Formats: sequence, C-alpha cells, structure tokens
Amino acid sequence: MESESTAQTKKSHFAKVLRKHRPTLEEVRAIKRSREPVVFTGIDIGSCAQTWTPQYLLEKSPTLANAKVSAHVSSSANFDFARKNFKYETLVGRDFLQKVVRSASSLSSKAEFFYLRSLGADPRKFEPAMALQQFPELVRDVRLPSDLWDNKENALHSVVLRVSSPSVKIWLHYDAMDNVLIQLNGTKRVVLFPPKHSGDLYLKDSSSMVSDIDDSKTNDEEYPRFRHALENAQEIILQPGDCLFIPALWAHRCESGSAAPSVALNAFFRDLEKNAYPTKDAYANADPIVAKEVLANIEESIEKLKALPNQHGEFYASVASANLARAFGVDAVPTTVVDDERREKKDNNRASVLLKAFCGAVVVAATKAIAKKKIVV
Ligand SMILES: O=C(O)CCC(=O)C(=O)O
Repeated sequence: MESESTAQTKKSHFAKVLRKHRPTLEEVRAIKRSREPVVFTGIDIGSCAQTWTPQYLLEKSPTLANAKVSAHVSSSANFDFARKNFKYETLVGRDFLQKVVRSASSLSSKAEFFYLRSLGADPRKFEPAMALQQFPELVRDVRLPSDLWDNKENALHSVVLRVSSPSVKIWLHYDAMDNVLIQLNGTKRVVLFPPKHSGDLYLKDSSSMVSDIDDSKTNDEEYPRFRHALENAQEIILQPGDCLFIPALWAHRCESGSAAPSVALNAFFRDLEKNAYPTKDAYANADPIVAKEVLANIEESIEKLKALPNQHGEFYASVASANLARAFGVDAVPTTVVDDERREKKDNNRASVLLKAFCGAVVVAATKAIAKKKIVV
C-alpha cells in the first residue's frame, strides 16, 4: 500500500475536532445540542466499514451497478465549484466504479479524478437522495444508533453515497442542515469552520471562493480575511468507521487520502422545523426561508445606501454592522482588513464592503436565533 498524502500526515496547526468513543444516546443528544462538531468512534455501524470498497459496491448492488449516475470528472484533484474546473458526466454505475478503481492504480494512463455525490431518483423534481432505498442491496450492511440516524420527527432530509478517486479535494462549502458523515473506505481529512467566521470565507452562495485552504500565499494575497477563519478552524482525519457530526452552517473542506478510493455515506437532518426550509432543496444547502429573506433585504439596503453620498453610506453601514455584531455576538470585521480590501478594489464603496462582510454572519445569526426556539433533533 502506498503512503498517505503529505497533507494528511504533516504536522497540523489546526485545533482537533473533539472525539467521543462509543457515546451513549444521552451523550449523542447533548453533542447535537452543543452545535460543535464531534467525531464518534468505536460505534458498531454494521459491516459497511469493513466491506464497502468500490469493487464490493459494484458486486453487491446490481441496482447501483446498472443505475445512471452523474459523476464529477476533472484533470485536477482539487474540485473547485466556484471556478467549475470539472465537468458532469452521466455514467453507468458500473463504469463509474471501475473508473474510480482504475484512477487509484498506477496502471491508469491519464490523470483523471472522479467524484460521485449520489442524487435522488428524480433530481429535476428536487428529490433528495435516499441512497439506501435507491440501492436496497446495501441496506443490511449499515446499522447506526437511532439518535444519530433515525428519521425522528420527520427530520431526515437525505442519505447520500459519496465515492471518489484517492486525493480528491471537495471545495469549501456549507450545508444548511446537520450532517452525519460516515467514512467507510480510505481516510478523509475534514477541516471545519465555525459559523461565526462565515464572513471570512468569501462565500458565493454556499461555496467559498477560496480554492485551496492550504495555499496560504494565494489566500493572503486574494482573501486576506480567510486567515481569521483558519485560526479558528478545526481538523479531523477520519478513519473507516468514524462518524463525524457536522452541525448545520459549519463550512467544511474534505480531502480524501491518497492511498485508497474514498467511500462515505452521509445523512442530512433538519435542525429547524420542516417548514422553515424551502421545499425545493435536493442538496441540503438552501438557506432557511428567513435567512434568505434577510440576505435579500441586506442586498437591497446596500443599493439604497449606495444612492446616498459616500459619508452617509459609511456612517449607516458602520452603525448597522455594529448593531448586528452586538445582537449576535459575532466579531466586527477588523477595519484594517476592510481597508486593505478597499485599497485593492478601489471601485468598491466602504458601505457595501462592510455590509457584505456581515451577510454570512447574519444568515448564521438569524438561523441560530430561530434554532434556539425550534430545535427538532
Ligand atoms: O465526503 C465527501 O466526499 C464530502 C462530504 C461533504 O462535503 C458533505 O457531506 O457535505
């Protein structure tokens, strides 16, 4: 077996995600209420943690082997959603799984990387994935404690099968729902960012413009606020059988180990009541209805302030951002950083920079405020 990627073995400066070995149901419940990521280890999750290689999936599940799947394909291992450096290819499941196996071997003639995030039966109708129902031959291999997995109070949104070539990095993004990510084959490095640093992530919709979180030279030049997020990030290297609880709105970047293809299964759960979310959301990344409205209102406010002389914009943006910071306990964006950015983009007026910097934080804060009242799981 070849050695693990340098990114996964080199000494890391990140705080480590908390670990909980064989948690009781009470402990699982308390952790979900804490809204902090935690990795659960030593849980008996069934045979999947020992058996689910791409080859096994191919042989065990004719439904998956014969299904049409939409694969992400790229010549780069660093899949970047903002710059779309990959294409979607519709493949038969069997061909996709064989390509993943080949991409992991030195026999492969060209460097191509593959990634599958399984979709619902009819994605055009925004149907979320239900992988274990869609590929029923696999269901008996998976067993999880009810408080991690069961569809209590109608909170389950989707169950997703994720398969990739070794070394694939999936772009930094956030999901609007709680996530239980179970690593089943190969290792996976996950770096997570607390919701209160979403204003430092240069988000465009649910994905970050930061292409490679480890490229500090580029990031310091192009995304100077990102270093504040990095200082508060947490890291974990998942082993087969580990179950990572990723609370809603904790942005994360995943990187598969270099030694083997990655197979993982994850479930998304609503942490708010069902009617707090838009109905058309196949991917669990649509902002709750209130948060979306708040963001739209802020965009509208920015345009209104831009119509005033600049010192009015500066004054009211500064007051508004301080009010938001105070109300939700998020840090105001350091002025020096804002000024640096302003120097770089002279056409951007300060009011717009200040208010936009708070957009991410407001989504989080609004969602947290609702969540305090309406926690379902
Ligand atoms: O494990 C992966 O491939 C990516 C997981 C992920 O980003 C997610 O579950 O949101």
